[in-house]
Amino acid sequence: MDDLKQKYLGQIADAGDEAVLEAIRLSAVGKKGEVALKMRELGKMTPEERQVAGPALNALKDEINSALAAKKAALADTALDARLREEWLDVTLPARSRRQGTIHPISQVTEEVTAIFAEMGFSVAEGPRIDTDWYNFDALNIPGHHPARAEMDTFYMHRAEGDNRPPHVLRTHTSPVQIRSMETMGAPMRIICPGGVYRADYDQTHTPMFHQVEGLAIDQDISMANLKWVLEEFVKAFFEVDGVDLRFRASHFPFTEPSAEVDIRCSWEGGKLNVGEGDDWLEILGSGMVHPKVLKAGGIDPESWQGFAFGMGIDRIAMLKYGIPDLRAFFDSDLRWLRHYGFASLDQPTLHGGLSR
Ligand code: 2NL
Repeated sequence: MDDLKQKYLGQIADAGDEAVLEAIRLSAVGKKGEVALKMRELGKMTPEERQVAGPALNALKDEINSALAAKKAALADTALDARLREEWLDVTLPARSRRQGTIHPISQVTEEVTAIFAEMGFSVAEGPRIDTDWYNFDALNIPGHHPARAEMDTFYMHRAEGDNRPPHVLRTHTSPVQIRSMETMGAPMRIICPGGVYRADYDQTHTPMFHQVEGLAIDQDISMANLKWVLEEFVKAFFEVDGVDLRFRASHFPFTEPSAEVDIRCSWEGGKLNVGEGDDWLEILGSGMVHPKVLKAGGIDPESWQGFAFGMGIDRIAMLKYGIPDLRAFFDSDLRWLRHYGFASLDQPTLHGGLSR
């Protein structure tokens, strides 16, 4: 029994890995191992001999089993130490640039538009995306029967029966922000309002949420001439061209009088837009002189003040400037699309540093 003990404890001490250890376990204390064979011999012994040999064999089996368990734990520790030495990360290494995020074209264009109008003295105003139907419609001279107000186009917030608060809508344009700004800032004022707006519409060229920027300038001697100059400066700066022809087409909006839609001279070459040259015209925005009723709704006296206003789609001018063909891809969060059309996060657009790239 002492020989067996010496033999197996020696083998266990020398075992280099778990497979060797398992082979030792089978030949020592397995069902057909040497200790089991010895146990079978107990039957041939006298009761006196058995009383000594039985407990001794059990003790030997226990000793071998604990040596196996201890060695197994030691081997696992050694393996872990080796892995820890092999597998390590230098967390001070710089990130891989291809994995960095990019600025979405809508954010980029919003920053570009903001930089251009900031240079002309406009500040940015923001407001709630959920607003009352008074701010979204009535204050803008859009009466209850106007088609823009039809249930079809507007997302109305649910109201429980007996809830008498005024109806709220997801804003269908950023104009309610301008009404709120008139109330809080008063005249004179120059603001632009960029942001997300909502309409119940979804097809090739419409998404239920899209982005708009509206502008508003109010003073004592504002005319269409000021509007034309501001928009011309904007178009030149935004499309990064030296000159551009604008065409003002008479139009109608409930909130401006007179109203004009503005086209820019352009040409299309193999699907690419060239602004400022050619014989085509491209509609890019709507504008006009603020309707007296709208000034009044904003708490500004139309006898003393006038203003111009305009509105355009950010998503649309982003597609035009950067040659993005599909509107719906804007909102897919497709990383490959973002890496292709996105902008470097550290290049903020400025007029002196260059708007894009
Ligand atoms: C378009 C046309 C426009 C306005 C928006 C406006 C706002 C106030 C008062 C008067 Cl508070 N007008 N906004 C004016 C003319 C046109 O948007 O085609 N947008 C995409």
